[in-house]
Amino acid sequence: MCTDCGCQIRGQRQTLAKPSKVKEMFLGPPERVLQGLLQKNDQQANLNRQRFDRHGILVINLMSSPGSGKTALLEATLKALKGELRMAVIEGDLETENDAKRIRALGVTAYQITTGTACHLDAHLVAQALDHLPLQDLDVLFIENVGNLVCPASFDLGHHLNVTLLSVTEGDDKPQKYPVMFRAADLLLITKTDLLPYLPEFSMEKARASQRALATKATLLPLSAKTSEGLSSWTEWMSRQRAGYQSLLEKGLSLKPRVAQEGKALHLERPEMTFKPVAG
Ligand SMILES: Nc1nc2c(ncn2[C@@H]2O[C@H](COP(=O)(O)OP(=O)(O)OP(=O)(O)O)[C@@H](O)[C@H]2O)c(=O)[nH]1
Ligand SMILES: [Mg+2]
Repeated sequence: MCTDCGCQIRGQRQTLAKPSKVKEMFLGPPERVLQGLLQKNDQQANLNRQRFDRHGILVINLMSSPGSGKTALLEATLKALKGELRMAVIEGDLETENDAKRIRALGVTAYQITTGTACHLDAHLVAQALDHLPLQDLDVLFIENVGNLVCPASFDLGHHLNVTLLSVTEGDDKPQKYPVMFRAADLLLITKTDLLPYLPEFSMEKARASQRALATKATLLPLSAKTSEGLSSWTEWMSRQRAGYQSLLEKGLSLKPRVAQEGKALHLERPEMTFKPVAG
């Protein structure tokens, strides 16, 4: 599906390549094939969302580069909200059950998706995972997407909200450098703030300005999973989102996530690249 970044139809994504679909997929120009796959993804995402809405489960998609602290955030959140909310986690990684094991160690249900070579989750993978979760007993489902700062933002999984993490060690200029991901965010968490004393070059104000330059209205919250600084602002944000979601459900409505349209285009055609002459 993703010709630029190396995604392939492997592992649990093989449903996309069932014999009946193979003909359909490989007939016609690649753009049409890819367009068809993206449309199929969106159809499945809507089915997933209908399923979540029937159970009243708010679904939050966590996205960031590898190692920004998604699982650590989940661990801290699950501990903080234990007994208050019924939660479960879908983990996405190329390989290993490591993250799911970390979640299960807290007594919380977690299903691990391994994508093989694909750098993002898709709606079909999430649909398969749902058969392993007690949907009737959940208030919130977290989906930890594959660590990658571009592709995950282009796929609707059937979730409701996007939360993007940026750790202070990555630098305050990343929103403008990776706009696809940061534009899709409903909330930007600046993580690992306990490390700020060792990173005088990181400026929270510059990170805010870099995010503002993208003209997004997403809230920015600083947070440390290690010290729990900022954790209550995050859980309060979640509870406001839940209240908003529930009132939409009462009106027969739902909440659709932002999906990066420009990122979708990246998956359909090779983007025009700009080359700058090198001096000297
Ligand atoms: N100092 C500090 N370290 C943190 C914090 N959050 C996470 N880490 C560390 O950062 C590393 C990566 O954290 P993870 O939670 O595994 O990151 P992740 O985003 O889930 O990584 P992937 O799933 O591989 O994409 C681990 O060594 C964590 O202990 C934090 O708030 N402060
Ligand atoms: Mg993780």
